[in-house]
Amino acid sequence: MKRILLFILPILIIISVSFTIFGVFQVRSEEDRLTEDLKRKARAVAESMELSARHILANNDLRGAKRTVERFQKRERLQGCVIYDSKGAIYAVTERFSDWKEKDKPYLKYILENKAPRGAIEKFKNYTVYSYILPVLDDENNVVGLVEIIYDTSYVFTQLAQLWRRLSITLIILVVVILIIALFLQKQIFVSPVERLTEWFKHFQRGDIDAQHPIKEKGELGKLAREVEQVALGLRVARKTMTEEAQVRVEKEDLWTEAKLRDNIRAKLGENALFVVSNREPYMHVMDERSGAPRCVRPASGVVTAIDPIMRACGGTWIAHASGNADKKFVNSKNKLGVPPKDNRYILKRVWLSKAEEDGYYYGFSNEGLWPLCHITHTRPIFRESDWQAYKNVNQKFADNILEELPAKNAFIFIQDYHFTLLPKMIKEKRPDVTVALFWHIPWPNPEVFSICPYQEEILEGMLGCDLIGFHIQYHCNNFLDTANRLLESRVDTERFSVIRFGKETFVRAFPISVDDYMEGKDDQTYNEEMEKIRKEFDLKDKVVAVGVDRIDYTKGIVERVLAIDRFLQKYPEYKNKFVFIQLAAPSRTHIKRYHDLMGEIDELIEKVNWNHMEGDWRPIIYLKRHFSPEEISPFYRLADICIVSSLHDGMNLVAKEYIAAKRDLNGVLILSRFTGAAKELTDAVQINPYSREEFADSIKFALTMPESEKKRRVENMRKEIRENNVYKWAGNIISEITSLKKPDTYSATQT
Ligand code: ADQ
Repeated sequence: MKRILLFILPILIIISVSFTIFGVFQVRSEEDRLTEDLKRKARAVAESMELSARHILANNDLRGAKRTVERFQKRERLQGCVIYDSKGAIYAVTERFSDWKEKDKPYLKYILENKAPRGAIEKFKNYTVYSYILPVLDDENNVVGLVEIIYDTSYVFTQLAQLWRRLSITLIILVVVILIIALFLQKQIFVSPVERLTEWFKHFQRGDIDAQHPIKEKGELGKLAREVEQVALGLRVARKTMTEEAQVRVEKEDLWTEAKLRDNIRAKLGENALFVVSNREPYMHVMDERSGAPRCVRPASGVVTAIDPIMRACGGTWIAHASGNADKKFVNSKNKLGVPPKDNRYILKRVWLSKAEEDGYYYGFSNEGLWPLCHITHTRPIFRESDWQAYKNVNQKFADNILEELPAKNAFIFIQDYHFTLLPKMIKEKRPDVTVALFWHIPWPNPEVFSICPYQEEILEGMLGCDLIGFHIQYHCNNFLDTANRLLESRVDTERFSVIRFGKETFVRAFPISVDDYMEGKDDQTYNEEMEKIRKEFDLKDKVVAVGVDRIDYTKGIVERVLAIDRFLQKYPEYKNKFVFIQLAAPSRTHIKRYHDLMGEIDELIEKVNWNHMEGDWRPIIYLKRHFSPEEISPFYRLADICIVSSLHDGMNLVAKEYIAAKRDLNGVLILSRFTGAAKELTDAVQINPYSREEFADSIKFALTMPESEKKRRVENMRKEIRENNVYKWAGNIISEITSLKKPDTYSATQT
């Protein structure tokens, strides 16, 4: 519309200006014509009256004079007649011009003397009039009087105004007609073909380019579409070849690597599209407070840590909540961008949420309700009706965002976590043909615990829209199957590990998540330099170093960890001045009171413990409260003699695995809470009950005094476990499971 206006506006301006100039000339000539006409008429009338006036004046016929002038009174327009005697005094005047007597008429003298007629425009009251005065002569050519005819000129202006009105209306009609014709032409020539082409591209994007949706366009746009089709065909063929080659390579390789996952996904997914949905986005853009420039950060999140390598390996689209304050600056018109920023491997689609939506759905229902419900940490879940409504609305918003991206057939949607329990059902209602899997990254509680949730049925029903639900460990799978069995009308098949409700089957499987080959990117020399820097900065020479890396969350057992260190130093004071614990802690969900209070509690506790044990410059705990990039964290893992993971309850815990993966020199000890999912796999860790302060403190001592050979043996075993069951295998297994599920063959795009 803007473009067409830009095009026709100059034309309209030219037409309007020309029309106005033409109008001015037209009105001027009309004015001249009417005025001339008026003068001519006045002269003719005066001349026609000359004879009768002479007779009246000669006979002093006052009655005849009055009769003559009063004839003008009856006329429609304002007209009048005045008869003067030979002295220039008014003899008779038309009634409506009786005030004419008062008018000063210096020109009469001149007319009487020169016997010359006079025509002039005069002012009379509020009128403009034309007056024509004709001398009346007798046979001896003497002036016996004057006849004056007065015509009102206002009708000339009325006529001119009417003419202007007619011209304006003609101009408006002309402009409207030109506009309509221009819009019509632009629709025919430009908009409609582009709309048809866009529609075709939409189908084409979704892979829906069969005979039902042929390219209808002819001409240049048609040529363009046909070229695009050829490029896509070339890509499809290349992809197919790659898929087959990938299959061969997958079969050859034993260990899972990024390359094997990529091959596996290509072999399994083929041309089918993969979509990941999560609350947390893998890359967020935030304004750097110091420099004022936007920068890209990777949030501290286990989900992001796990899924990003998969998406890097296989491409696809990741749909997530846009939470960075500079996110808007980096998306295209469809809210998408290529990530990672400098090496685009997949598409990130950002979904915007209002503050109220974020409060209700994320902070409220997800993190004050479901999070404490699923973690046994004795923090009471809060279920507010308003949060639930926001949660439902946001799930619907994500469903809409996904549905508009889905191709015509064979799409796989991989949903992350407890933020989207309703999403699977919402998607399936509209697109029963797509395969939906959900991975639950946190623990699933037993039915008694879950049954306190007021919205339990809707949540379970929503989740059972999935074809596959994954948990980290079998124990959580069993809890879920039990919950579905007890709280919902459904049948659990214990042989197939599935839940059947209304004929729809949902498989439930354990997929223990893991890490990729952590820190493979840097060479040893770079690491040594970075570790040396840290040692200098924190005065760690000759100290044994323990490290903790967490989001600040009450489930991570940071308070219990600090209390255990306090107890350890009380019990084994010989470690004073020799032992340092470094806690890297990323603030998280700080708007929630429980988290806000926890931050204060940890600050105070660390200060107190440091105060209790400090000696000279030495403090037992170094607390680094900020977000660190993975590259910044890795030298801490490398230099730490011990890593402490003391979660009170944790779905898996990636920090434990990251530490072991980073320990290439095998010289380290992992202290690991037995309430983490990781404890089921990392059985060579020193396992603790974080609630038991005494046991915890002794475990630190045990770790510090462990013989080198024992440390090596344990770390080696755990590294083997992680190498064999890394994040690529986790993803590969899930993708294999998803793609092996039987689905209806095709989907009719008309259903969207
Ligand atoms: P989280 O509870 O977020 O994940 P976790 O598995 O511990 O927990 O992963 C945290 C990630 O954040 C790690 O990659 C770690 O390196 C990183 N991180 C921690 N502190 C950081 C800091 N200060 N700065 C930057 N990064 C930091 C949820 C579940 C877990 C499950 C994961 C994956 O709660 O049980 O293991 O998902 O499924």
